[in-house]
Amino acid sequence: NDPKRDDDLSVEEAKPSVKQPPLYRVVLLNDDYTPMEFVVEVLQTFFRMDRDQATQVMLHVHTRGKGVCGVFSRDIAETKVDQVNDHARENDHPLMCTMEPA
Ligand code: NFA
Repeated sequence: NDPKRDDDLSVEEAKPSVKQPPLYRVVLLNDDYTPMEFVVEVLQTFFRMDRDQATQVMLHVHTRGKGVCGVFSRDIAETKVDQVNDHARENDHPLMCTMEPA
């Protein structure tokens, strides 16, 4: 492979190998049993929302079936999902949190 042909992308025209880490949406799912107040507290505790913002997101999940809590790197998203699901199970609520590519 001639290293200096002008159609060779391997050196001077190589695409910069600096890229953003993939992001994930952390999503809360509606259910029929988890108290609204518990969901609001979850959003305030684990996603640093104020009470008005947490109430808006909770009502969106309640009426639309699911809603985005935030967008994070994979490690942070996985930690948030585990924290929310562990906290819900500890309190005997069926609330479910998942993640999806953003
Ligand atoms: N749908 C639940 C109720 O009526 C409230 C809820 C909201 C649950 C958002 C889960 C997520 N008690």
